[in-house]
Amino acid sequence: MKTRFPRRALLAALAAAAALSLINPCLAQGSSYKSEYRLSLVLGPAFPWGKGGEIWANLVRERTQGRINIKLYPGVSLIQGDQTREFSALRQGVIDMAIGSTINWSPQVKQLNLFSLPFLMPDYAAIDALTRGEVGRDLFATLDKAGVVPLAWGENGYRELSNSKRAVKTPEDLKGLKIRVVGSPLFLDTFTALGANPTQMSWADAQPAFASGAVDGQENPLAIFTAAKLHSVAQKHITLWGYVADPLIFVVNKEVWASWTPADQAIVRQAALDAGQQQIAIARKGLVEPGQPLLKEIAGLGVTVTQPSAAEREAFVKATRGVYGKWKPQIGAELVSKAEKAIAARKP
Ligand code: X2X
Repeated sequence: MKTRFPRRALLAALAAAAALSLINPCLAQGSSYKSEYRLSLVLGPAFPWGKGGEIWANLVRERTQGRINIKLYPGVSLIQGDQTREFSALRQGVIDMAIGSTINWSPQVKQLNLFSLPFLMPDYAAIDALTRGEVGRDLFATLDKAGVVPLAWGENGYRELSNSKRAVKTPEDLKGLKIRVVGSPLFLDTFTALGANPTQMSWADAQPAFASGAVDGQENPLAIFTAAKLHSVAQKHITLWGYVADPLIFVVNKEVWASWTPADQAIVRQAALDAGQQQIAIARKGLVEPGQPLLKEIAGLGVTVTQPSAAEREAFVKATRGVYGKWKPQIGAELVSKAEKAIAARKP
């Protein structure tokens, strides 16, 4: 059966479309902008990580006059909380854009395990020497080849150890403690080498496990410790050992990127760089100022904060040297050597 579209209605529709295309340049170009772009993150705006997402989304909305509208999906909710699947989902287009931790993407991009090598980066200048230098550019080229568009670096932070049982000063103190770890098998190797009993678990599953006592400890940046109130789920002891730090990476799915005009691509890229810079400052807040006020805040929660001496820390380094040696070729010996040199040459 043939349906006739009334001629008058058709003319009215055409007129409306023409008027719209004058108002909205995307429609005029015939490109297919979505009404919403889905930004995946593990943690929402109560954490430095999610604040970075909020800043990026706001800058993009303002600078594109709303042409690109980004909505945050914290808790990696687009992939049901399974954070180690985020990179695959991003590549497949289930996720439009993400701010992800190098740890969560390292199962798919083995080079990102670099930042999880125990005791590679002694201080913030070391992290910066990697992300702002040739190593950072190499890793962005790797991500590009892996099928996403990397735009900027952010930071989750130095992952300090906490547990419910005792103050940990030496590897011996870690013996037998059940420690929740994320993502890559490198973490299982590190904690096994230290004599602990590591167990892999998503962030969503970890918190109830602390509360019930199913696991004794974990490792995460102090800003996460306070925002997630881990002291209230029995995490009473923290050790400042600075063994690894995970950067965050701002990325966009390739097809989504290609659907934007060059001018809009430039806006999204610059907004990611601006948001990344602000986000890193937020992530380091309380830890880079004189007296490190965040440590006082944590002690005020009734948590013991243990700072191993240089010699005590060295015992952790020594215990994990074998893991470092095993993983260096898996990550890429050339890349790791380049990172070691960049760190040795860093400026404070
Ligand atoms: O799961 C974690 O520990 C977290 C939130 O730090 C990451 O996503 C890497």
